[in-house]
Parts: sequence; C-alpha cells; structure tokens
Amino acid sequence: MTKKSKLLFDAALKVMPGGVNSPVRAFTDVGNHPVYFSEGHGAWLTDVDGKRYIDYVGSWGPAIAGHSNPSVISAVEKQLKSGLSFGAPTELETQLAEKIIGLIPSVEKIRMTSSGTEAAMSAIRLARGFTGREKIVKFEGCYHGHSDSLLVKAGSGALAMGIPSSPGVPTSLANLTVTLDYNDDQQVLEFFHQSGHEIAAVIVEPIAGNMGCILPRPEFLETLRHVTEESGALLIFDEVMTGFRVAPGGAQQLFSIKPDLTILGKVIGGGLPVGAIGGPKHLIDQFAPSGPVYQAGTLSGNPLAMASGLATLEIIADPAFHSSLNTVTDTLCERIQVAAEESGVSIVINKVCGMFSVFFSCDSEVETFTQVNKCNAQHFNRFFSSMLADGISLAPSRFEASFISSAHGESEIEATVTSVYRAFKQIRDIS
Ligand code: HOZ
Repeated sequence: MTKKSKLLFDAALKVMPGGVNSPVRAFTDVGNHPVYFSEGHGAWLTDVDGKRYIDYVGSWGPAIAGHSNPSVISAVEKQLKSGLSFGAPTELETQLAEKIIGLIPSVEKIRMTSSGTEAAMSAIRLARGFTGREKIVKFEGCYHGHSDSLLVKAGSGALAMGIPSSPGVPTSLANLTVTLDYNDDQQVLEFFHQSGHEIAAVIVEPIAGNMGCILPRPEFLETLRHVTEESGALLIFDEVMTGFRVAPGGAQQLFSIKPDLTILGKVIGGGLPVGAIGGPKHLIDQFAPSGPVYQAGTLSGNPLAMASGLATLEIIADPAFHSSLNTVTDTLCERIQVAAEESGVSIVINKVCGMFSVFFSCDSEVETFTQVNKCNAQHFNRFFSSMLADGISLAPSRFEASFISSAHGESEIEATVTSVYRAFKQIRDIS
C-alpha cells in the first residue's frame, strides 16, 4: 500500500464502516488495503502517490471506453454548464431511452433509476405486481444489488465478506426467494415442474460476473426461457455487467434469448449513477403513472448521467467496437494461459468480450458456484497482490470479474503479461 493511500484509509476507517462505501473496495477478501486513485485516463489510473496502474476494474464496468474518454467528458461538461438536476423531465432521458431501445430488441420501453440495485428491486416489484405471485427464483452466487429480496445467497461483495444472506433481511421476505444452482438446468426443470405456478420471476445474470466470470451452459438459459414461458413467470436478465459490454445488445444478443425484462446499469451511465429496467410496452407500462406498480426517484434520469450514458452508447454502437474489444480480451487471456502453462501454475481463465476471471488450482472447468468455491483463494490473493504491486489493478476479489476497455491496447497487454509471469513465479514458489 502506498504511503498516502495508507494515511487516507486510516482516516476513512474512523468515519466510514470498513473505511469504504461499498464493501468489496476494502480489499478484505484479498488481504490487502485499498489504493486511493486521483486520476484516470484511458486504461490507466494514477494513485495519490503518483504511482500508475493499468486498470482492469473500470469502475466495475462503466469505463468501457476508457477513463475520461474525451467524448464522454465533453458531453458531461456541456450539460454541466446548463445545470445539474431539475427534478423534471429532460430531452436527454428520451434520447438515451431511444438509443437503448435501438440496441436491445427486447426493450420497447424503459424506466430509468439511479442504480442497478434500484432497477433490480423495481423489476421484482413489477413482476410480482403483474403476475400476482410473490415467490421469485434466483441463483446462488449471482448478485442483483442489495435489496432485501435479492440479498439471499448472493455473490459479489456479500460473498467476499462471507455474508451472502445478510442479517436484517426479514425471514418472511427471504422465504419468498428460492435459490437454485447456476447452470443446473435439471434442477430448474424439476423445481418448475413442482412449483412453477407460484413463481413471479426468475432473475439471472445471463453471464455471471459476481462469483467471478461464469459462462452459461448452452441449455441453461434456454431452459429458463422455456420454464418461465410455460409457467407464466417473467424472465429477468440482469445485464448490469454484460449490457453493451459483451455485445451491443448484451448477453441476450450473444445467446439469442429474449428475456421479459432487462436490468441495466454501469455502461448506460458511462461513470455516473444510472440503472434502468427495460422490456415490452405492456410490462414497463405497469409502472406508475401509466400503471399501478409504484416506482420513483429524485435523481432518476439525471441529466448529467443521461449525457454521460448517451455519449458512451454512441461509442459502443460503432460496429468495430466489440470486435476490437473481443480481440484484446482473447489476446490477453490466451497470453495469461500460456504464461500459466510455462510457469507450471494451474489456472482456468473464463472470458467473454470485455470481461474475464482467473481461477487457480481448480477443476478443468469452472462453470458452477461449487467449482468457484473449490478454487485456491490463497493463490488468487498472491496473484492479485503481486499484480497490484507491479501496477496492475485487477478486481480485488476472486468473486468478481475484471473488465477490459477499448483503451487497452498492445502496450498494456505486454506490460500486464510481464507482471503475470512474475506473479505466477511467486505462486509456484509458495506451492
Ligand atoms: N457490486 C460491485 C461489483 N459487483 C462493486 C461495487 C463497488 O464497490 O464499487
């Protein structure tokens, strides 16, 4: 930990729980201390001591076009001069909604929120209101924000802190959340055969990113679509991480599956706080004032956030954007794999356009929550800390995905791979 970061963290510990405003930032899971950054440009961050890092966190996803992307900054600056927030509709909201609708075919209408948590919580309320049913299904290790109904066997920071089901969630509410195993289509089929008629919604990360990056088995999402259609439950894709990242139309485009509702966040705010629920008109119109399901927010559709999101979506809508991001992701992950083989370190690397996770000493594939848990935490922590010391900032938990932006190029890959060899040598030495 650099000198000023330590001083700032010590001060923060006195006034904020764990010194942070979001648990995973405390680096507890990796036995380290947070770095305080003062600047970000492109693929690089600079900390308060002036040390530079190649960043693979990307503000947990929003910085897909690199930090301080000139088009995004200029759109925000333009709006900044006109005012921060009016608590009234602005044209920017409609423009961002139109842009999203143009990119994701399952989305005909949108309700904006200020975070992914809010969006997921409101989508569940919509599903309950629409179906008149109370139970929902989620998958262990998936994370959909921290609302009560969804903080049951959750992933992300909740898992990293060892509190996947938080105290404070009323048992009566937690009992309405059924948790099944990600990628287990047989279990889903059996459950729906018995109880499908009671379920309001199935919520899932179509590519999980909150227990590390886990790709869906081909039959898994198809099964979810089939059982929800058959039982009258809504299928909700949480694309907060994958939306506009893995393809212009998100994971649903990649796997050709149309959910009923889509939760968005991160990239649609381009670095400012935004979430959204999208879907067909007849569902989204259930929200007040068109319909009876209440949902609101003082800063929902905030003009600065809309401007930033719109500028970011303009960038990712370029047809070359994802092919290039995909190539960079493939190249980096292939080179990490080669480094592991040459260093005699056993890894599995899961990847999809713009996101990846490295798992250590695990089964030959990592496709389930059980397999994630079998991976070597000590090796991951050693890897993380060695990379950080070398100026490579990865997601600070084995239960998170790392993100790549369009600003990452050959020189960043080269520098990263050099550090990977050094980190793998340390791992081999402790094995
Ligand atoms: N829940 C976010 C990652 N899945 C982390 C949010 C943050 O700490 O900034």
